[in-house]
Amino acid sequence: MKLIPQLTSVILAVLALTGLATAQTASLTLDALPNFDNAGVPAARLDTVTVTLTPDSGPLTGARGATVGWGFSVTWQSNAGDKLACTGSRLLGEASALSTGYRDYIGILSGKTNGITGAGETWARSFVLNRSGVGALPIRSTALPGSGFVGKLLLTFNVYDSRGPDLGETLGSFEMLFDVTVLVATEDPVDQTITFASIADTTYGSAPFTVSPTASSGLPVTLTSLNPEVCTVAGNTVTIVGAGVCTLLAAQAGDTQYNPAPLVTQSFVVAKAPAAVAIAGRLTQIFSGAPKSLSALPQPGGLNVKLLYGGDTVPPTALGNHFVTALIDEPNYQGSAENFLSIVRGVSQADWKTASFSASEQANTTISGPQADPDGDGVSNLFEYALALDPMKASAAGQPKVTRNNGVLNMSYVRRMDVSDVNYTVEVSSDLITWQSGAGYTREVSATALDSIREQVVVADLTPLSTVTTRFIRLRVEVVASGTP
Ligand SMILES: [Ca+2]
Repeated sequence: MKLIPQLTSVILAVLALTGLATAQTASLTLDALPNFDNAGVPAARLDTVTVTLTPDSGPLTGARGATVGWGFSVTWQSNAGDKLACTGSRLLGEASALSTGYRDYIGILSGKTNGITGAGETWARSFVLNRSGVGALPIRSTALPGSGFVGKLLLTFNVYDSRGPDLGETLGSFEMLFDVTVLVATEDPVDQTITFASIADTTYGSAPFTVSPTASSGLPVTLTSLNPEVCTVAGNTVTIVGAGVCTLLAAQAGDTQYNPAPLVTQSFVVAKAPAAVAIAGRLTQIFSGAPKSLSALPQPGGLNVKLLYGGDTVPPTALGNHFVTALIDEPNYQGSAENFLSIVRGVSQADWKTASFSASEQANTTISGPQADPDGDGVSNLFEYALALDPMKASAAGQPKVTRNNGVLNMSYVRRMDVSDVNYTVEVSSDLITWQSGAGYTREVSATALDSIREQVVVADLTPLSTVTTRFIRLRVEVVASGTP
């Protein structure tokens, strides 16, 4: 015969009457039970149960991210030799940002084999609230220190006959309810550290990239560039703005829970970007006693280039081969080129005279003099020399030509590259009286090499023919004293 329904209802009634269910230590006297007529057990009973929570007073405190729970001990005294087991626990409360879901924690404090077996025996067993038997009550790491919640801890017990939980008959069950409070401990700030991985060296012109320093606290890390002329940083994005060394400072200022993190830096090198440079100009030049120089063409254009002649910025004058280095001279670009500038002895008018005339002709100024015209082509020996013509052979080819081009007069003539004692000047005039030359009057349009010693030069008049009634252009050559090597 089973009396479970009656027992259950009566025990619940007792609970309601005694009002002990909300104490941290609850005692319950299971008396005045109805006929407990089971296996000869007398009807009169005086069973008591006392449950003590641990902690038994005050709130349960725990650090953020910690796991907390309650333990309890049970004292059971049964006149009838009945046995007791706790069959469940539930933590009841409203959902909260404090924990990751305490609303319905169920832990089976299985008591079947741990049932109290005799009158007056004390059964003490601590347990931690589990949720479905998996883990205890976890406090959120984001819960604010000092916050907390109030809930109810509901314990369920079963009473078995003297054969105990394993074999005995369930005589009834009852519940005990406790007020419980969880508080998040107010902790002193703890230390934190920053992890900041090394950064690979890079090159000016490379694309922005991101870095990802982290703090052990999980709080955001701020980045600052200590070399804003080399790199800037916005959030976690690093932008290269110049060559040099970039040092990034990572900081985390801390909060109520964490101390400021020790500062961490990472540095990397930003190399100059490669740039091309070509040495331009005439690599072989005629000695004249004046410095001879070259130029440089950088790519990208507009970059500054330093030209060194044998390591010196001063262009050389002396005969010989001069080692030339062109160096990109920029903060963010690098590049160089090398070559030789040869300064060679040029042909002189005297050399030309010796080569062009016989000994007797050289002695006769009517043949070899500068104004003589022995081949009768209307070109004086001076011009024959300046234009690299044969003074003893009449030739129309190779003489200067005047053309009209783009509305102005052009003078095209042959200029020797192997002499340094001839000055070539193109002059313009509107009246054959006043001749003008140089910048503002004429412009050299082109100079195209014909061979190793001659170039075809075109010079344009700057005065449009439409603005004048008459216009003249002429080539003037003069032999000057050249330097002595
Ligand atoms: Ca002639």
